[in-house]
Amino acid sequence: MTSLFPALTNAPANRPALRFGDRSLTYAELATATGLLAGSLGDAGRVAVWATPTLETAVAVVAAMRAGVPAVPLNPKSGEKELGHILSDSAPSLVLATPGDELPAAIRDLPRIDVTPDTTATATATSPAEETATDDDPALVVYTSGTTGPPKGAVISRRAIASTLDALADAWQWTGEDVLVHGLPLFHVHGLVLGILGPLRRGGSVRHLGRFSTQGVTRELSEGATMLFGVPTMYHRIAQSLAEEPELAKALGRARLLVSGSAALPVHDHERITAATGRRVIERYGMTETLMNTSVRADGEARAGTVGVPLPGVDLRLVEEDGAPITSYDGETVGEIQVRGPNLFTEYLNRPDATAAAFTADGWFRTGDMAVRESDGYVRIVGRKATDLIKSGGYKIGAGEIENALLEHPGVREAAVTGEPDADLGERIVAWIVPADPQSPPTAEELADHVARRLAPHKRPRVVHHLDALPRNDMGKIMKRSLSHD
Ligand code: MCA
Ligand code: AMP
Repeated sequence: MTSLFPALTNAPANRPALRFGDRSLTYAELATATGLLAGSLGDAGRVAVWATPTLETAVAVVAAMRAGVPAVPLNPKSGEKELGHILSDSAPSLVLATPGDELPAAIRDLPRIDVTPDTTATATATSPAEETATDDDPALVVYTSGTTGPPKGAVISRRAIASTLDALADAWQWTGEDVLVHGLPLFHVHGLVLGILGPLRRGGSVRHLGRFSTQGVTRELSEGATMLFGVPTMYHRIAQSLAEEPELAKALGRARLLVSGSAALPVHDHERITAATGRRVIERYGMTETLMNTSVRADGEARAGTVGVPLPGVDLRLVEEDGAPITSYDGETVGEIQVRGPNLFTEYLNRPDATAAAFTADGWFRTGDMAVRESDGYVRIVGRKATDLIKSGGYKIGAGEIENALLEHPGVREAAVTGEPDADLGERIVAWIVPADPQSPPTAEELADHVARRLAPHKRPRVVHHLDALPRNDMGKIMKRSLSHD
């Protein structure tokens, strides 16, 4: 297929491509650095990338793509159990990391290549592997939580990445003139595919904040950035800060496009931002498995509370419980969103059972998201099919995975995990536990640390309730709906 990043050869050599803090690379420098690294990857099979929010991670992923080698981005805060699972499931042949980063024991046995973006040497700007790679070839394996069990690796093809980014370019009038600012992590689709690969495919530039802050957003939007990507928690924090940070409102007012995704942005936050800045945040809707499905278009009406219309090339339908498609656009009839298109993932790695279960017999992907369609086709998401999936800070977190981790704590006899509304995080994780010894139950902090160490800090429970017994039905199944939050 043609290059995923034509700008590596076509863009003016001195055009900025990536900036992380005070370090940056032009397109010519990025072409050299990734060309050299790609050359050293050869036919490495799959490579893990220790995905810190750094220039090195961006270089590593682009180099892997140029080498035609699938990259597995790893959350650098992954705990031992999560990391162990991802490594044994994806079996990378080596790990790409930033020099000086200390890697945990689980990954130390893998051969390591330190990414030292070398921009001085002469390297071929095109990579032979990239020219022979096909659209179907896997580019990324991104791990994503399900309701139960450990995370599954979604295999994402080169075609899916190219098509989703090109569809977004159409919807957002996204060009090489755009300068994106974001502070998202680089081990998920939002921050990596949209936030790094997106600008590079357009020949534009990205400035990564290292970590999100309203001050960073103000600075970059005041200094020429044109677009902002964030999860609702970030826009909520922006909305909270507008009153004390007048420069923030001015900076947002200058942006061409403010985009939110990964979870629903509450209408209240939309309204506060619009009132202070005169700008409307637009939402797009996607999933690790599908990349992007819908968006409010830059040339369309920005309607708070909706995720806009299907992107070019994406087929979207709503279906009833029995699988019957809903044909009316009445803004009322709720159905599950199912999608088809070139943006879809290929499979869950090593999980043909889960892959088969994710699709209908006629090839539609079941998203598990429930929605209505308004008379003009706008999609409004109203909820999720599975109550055991929690969206916190824009991260998808399976209740089952946390329950299993809690049960591994010696102080826990029984555990159930739910999500409850949280103004900042959207939902917060709540653990309901029956202590092994009611006289000395484990503290909330101890359990949060335990989950953070085993899985990842964002999966830690924020609230812990102690119970004498979990409510169960006659079949012994935990009745989560009767776990009350008061
Ligand atoms: C706190 N910390 C701990 C513990 N408690 N570490 C270990 N053990 C503990 N017990 C640390 C955390 O690691 C973190 O460290 C710091 O304390 C603050 O933690 P927390 O309050 O949880 O985080 P936050 O700073 O408030 O994070 C909010 C956030 C974050 C920045 C909005 O949730 C975030 O980046 N979300 C983005 C999620 C995302 O990209 N989702 C995309 C997937 P430190 O300060 O060092 O970090 S969805 C997707 O890709 C689809 C396709 C889509 O539609 O987009
Ligand atoms: P993930 O599996 O982490 O990629 O998260 C995908 C899920 O995030 C989707 O299935 C939706 O439930 C949710 N999501 C993403 N974008 C939006 C949005 N704009 N509004 C509501 N939910 C969203």
